[in-house]
Amino acid sequence: METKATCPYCGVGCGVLIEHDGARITGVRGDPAHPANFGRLCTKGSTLHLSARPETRLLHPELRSARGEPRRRVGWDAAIGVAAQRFAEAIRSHGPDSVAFYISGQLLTEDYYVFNKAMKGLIGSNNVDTNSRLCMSSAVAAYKQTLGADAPPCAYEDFDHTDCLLIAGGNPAYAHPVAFRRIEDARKARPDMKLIVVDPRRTDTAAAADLHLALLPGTDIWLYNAMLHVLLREDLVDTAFIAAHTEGFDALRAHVAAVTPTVAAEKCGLDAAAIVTAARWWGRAPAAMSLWCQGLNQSTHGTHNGAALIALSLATGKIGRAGCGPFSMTGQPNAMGGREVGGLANLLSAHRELANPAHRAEVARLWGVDSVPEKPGLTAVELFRAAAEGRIKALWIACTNPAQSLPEQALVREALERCDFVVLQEAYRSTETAPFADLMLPAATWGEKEGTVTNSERRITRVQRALPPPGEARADWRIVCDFAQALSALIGKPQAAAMFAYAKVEEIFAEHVATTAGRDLDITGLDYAVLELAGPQQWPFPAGMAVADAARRTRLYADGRFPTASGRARFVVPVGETTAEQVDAHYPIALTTGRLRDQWHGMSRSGKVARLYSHVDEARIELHPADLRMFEVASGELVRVSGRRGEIVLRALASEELRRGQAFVAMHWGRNVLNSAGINELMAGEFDPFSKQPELKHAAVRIDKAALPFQLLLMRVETGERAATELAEALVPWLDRFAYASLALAGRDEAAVVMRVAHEQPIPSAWLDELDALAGLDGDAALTYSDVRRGVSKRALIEDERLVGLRLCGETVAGTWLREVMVERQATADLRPWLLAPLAAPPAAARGRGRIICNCLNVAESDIRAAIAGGEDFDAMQRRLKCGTSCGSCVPEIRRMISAAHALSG
Ligand SMILES: Nc1nc2c(c(=O)[nH]1)N[C@H]1C(S)=C(S)[C@@H](COP(=O)(O)OP(=O)(O)OC[C@H]3O[C@@H](n4cnc5c(=O)[nH]c(N)nc54)[C@H](O)[C@@H]3O)O[C@H]1N2
Ligand SMILES: Nc1nc2c(c(=O)[nH]1)N[C@H]1C(S)=C(S)[C@@H](COP(=O)(O)OP(=O)(O)OC[C@H]3O[C@@H](n4cnc5c(=O)[nH]c(N)nc54)[C@H](O)[C@@H]3O)O[C@H]1N2
Ligand code: SF4
Ligand SMILES: [Mo]
Repeated sequence: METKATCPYCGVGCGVLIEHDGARITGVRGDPAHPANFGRLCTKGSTLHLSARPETRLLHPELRSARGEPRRRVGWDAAIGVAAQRFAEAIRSHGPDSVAFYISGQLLTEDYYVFNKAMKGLIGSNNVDTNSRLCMSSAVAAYKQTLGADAPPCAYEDFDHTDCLLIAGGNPAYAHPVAFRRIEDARKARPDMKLIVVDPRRTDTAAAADLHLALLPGTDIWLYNAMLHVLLREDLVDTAFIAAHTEGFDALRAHVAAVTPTVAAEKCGLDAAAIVTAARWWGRAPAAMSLWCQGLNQSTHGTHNGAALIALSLATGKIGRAGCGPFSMTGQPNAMGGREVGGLANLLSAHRELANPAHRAEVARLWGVDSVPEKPGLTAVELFRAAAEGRIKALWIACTNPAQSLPEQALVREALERCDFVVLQEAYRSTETAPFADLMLPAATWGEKEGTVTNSERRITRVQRALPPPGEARADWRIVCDFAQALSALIGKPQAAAMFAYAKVEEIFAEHVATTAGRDLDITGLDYAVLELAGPQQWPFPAGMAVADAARRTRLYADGRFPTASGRARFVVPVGETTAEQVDAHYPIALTTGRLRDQWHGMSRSGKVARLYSHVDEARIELHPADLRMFEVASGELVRVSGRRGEIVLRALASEELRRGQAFVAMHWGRNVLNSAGINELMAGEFDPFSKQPELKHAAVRIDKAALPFQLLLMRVETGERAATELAEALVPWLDRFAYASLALAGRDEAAVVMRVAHEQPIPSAWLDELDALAGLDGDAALTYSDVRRGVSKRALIEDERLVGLRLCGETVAGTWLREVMVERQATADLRPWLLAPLAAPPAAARGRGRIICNCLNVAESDIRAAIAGGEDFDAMQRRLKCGTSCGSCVPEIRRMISAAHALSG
């Protein structure tokens, strides 16, 4: 059987067909009919079925009676009853602003709608904010300041029509792979199209560009202002468009007069000539568009980063037609839906403004309540700061993992400990936030829930449910409605229970649709039946509009009218010089953060899929090779990374992607895979004044070699009843005991757990015994070797001539190739003598394959290097090895390896 849904990962919003037998999800494939992906999926989407196993799911509500006590299983009625009672107590004693919801752009629109209604319509506070604050809020503010509404005006098909694509602060090769496939196709079809990438790092996206502007972190506004300066100087602006459809240009023109390419080049660390080239390409292209993401948004001037970029589209009149416009890519699958229902602390339903009394009155009327509160709620960072000060008494967290993803992690922990009552509504049982929850509520997730989502191009897709949720898990909207109904009676509003008495989820969608009447995102022509019959649809879609008129919705502002008071788009004079966090003599390295190709955020889902570790299998800090030499650190060694707010230990990796003085750490690694909260231990909570989005891209750090001479490596393939993910879970509490420790999965069809440890002192033998027992290496069947004098001890377990378990202590260098012996299921006959010998070098038979570049077809870095050495070009390699022929996520990297090899030899 196949069920239509969407991928729950990124904002591209690919359609998927879930293959199942009614009891289990057996596979997944891209929906050929879905206009976002036409059947394609990336590495993450195509392994979704492997993430859907029940072993690590939260299956029952759990409650603890007091802090320090373990949580115990309770029934749903008791769970909802306690939650309602605790929230009611807080509201009674401290007022409605003493409680808050912290929710997520990964909820479905219907879930989001009822959370928002419960806080603003029932409780009477605006304290509902979401992880979208960390993500898209600067883009929202930039759109509103310039175009007048939060509406990305473009569509993916604009990639096919543009002559110049400027990607600013985005790495779609990793973060939006299927959109990047489309960009690759467009360039193939139209070889003259120019691709410009603005990113301090030479990412796979940047390496594919015609022009890579590797600017210094935080200096984007200078660059876009200088580009506008060149456009003006060379008469490449559209004066007729500016006169007819915009306002405020004179002020911006005066402002950029002084921002010459030379001035900007100095500020940005770029070549002035490169800035001029970028401006000319943009200005002379018949159609030009921009695409931006977190490199711009996650900044203390994120709103004006966006505004400065949008000004390029407006000044050249390149908006409202094919191949044009400023396109903010959404990160999460339904961040757009959350914005549409107004599920943030400063918004109201259907893009209404909290600050506008008429809008508040409209929403109150629609919900049938006396009023909605006027005072803006607390935004993400403010909310956790308030909780740390004791001002939030009850906090409800759903579908997000703040103990991993928020900046100021020390303060976040304080907040979660100080708050009297923390509810966590989660699909998986052991996220980093779970230890702080007094009440955990099991949520249905991908494949088990239904509703709608909106992707980056304003396209709404109906998501269907394939299976019932496991255990007692329930749909998010249902949990919220049950809670709201229970709460109504306790806070003296029994009649309000009816506001949440939905018999089915479609009723919520219909109510949301009704709130959009006459608004910019009017979707009064949509219901589930239309979405099921006619497929996903872009907004607006007012009643009376025919599906066949879809082309009229593809892009906004074709008529040059903007949803501002005057009908004109606005130029904004951007304010912002550089990053709030600055390097100095003590913290000389400018660190940035971002995504890896194959992991998703806190890894609760992607981290359960062994093969998604084969591209990058451990947390690491990437630095320029010359900087590593200066710090006297070899690539692969451990370093202390210290910043103004904390210190963590990470493995260092030499990378030519960075300029000197810069570093990169992925945002994924948290306490489930590391003995620290990861990089957000070091990030500041400083935020943009308009969007309140924190500066998650920039920190200043210092690097010192970590002298941790005592090493341990533990590996175990799970072949029996227990899943590798369960062993990994059992090992998590061990991570904290060591100066450095990491956990990963490895393998393809069978998963292995890999734990790497480094410590200041010898690792106590009692700990080794305990770990051996946990991993099933304690029995007589295990081979042992020990050399007390050298402090070396080893255990290996071989079953049916296969290495299935290994623990090396004191001497771990052989671990790398032995791991491959294990996960590649090599026969161990020839290896026995080496397994436990005091030798590091692998026997010839066990030469490792190295990192897996193509995850779908299992093609390793070594295979590709051999092909390059054999003189094969990309096409020949694809024909023979098939690498990159399935999802294509690895294509940019393979091309980059080929051109790097040619550069070396040429
Ligand atoms: N594989 C994967 N894909 C994802 C996600 C995931 O977790 N994993 N998450 C999704 C989500 S929620 C989001 S928001 C998106 C994020 O998607 P992106 O924003 O594309 O991804 P990031 O890697 O966070 O950051 C993009 C780039 O910004 C650059 N950058 C850093 N500082 C600056 C600067 O000052 N100026 C400029 N111009 N660039 C800078 C970084 O070097 C980085 O390469 O990805 C979505 N897709
Ligand atoms: N330093 C740094 N920090 C960052 C970023 C960065 O670039 N750098 N990026 C920021 C950005 S853009 C984002 S979007 C955030 C993301 O940060 P988070 O929101 O914390 O990320 P996730 O790990 O995706 O959290 C989603 C949680 O919801 C759970 N879940 C999955 N499905 C369901 C469901 O159907 N219902 C419920 N109730 N739960 C479910 C998952 O198990 C997971 O634990 O991180 C931000 N933090
Ligand atoms: S590009 Fe990949 S992660 Fe994003 S929606 Fe499509 S399949 Fe999912
Ligand atoms: Mo995001």
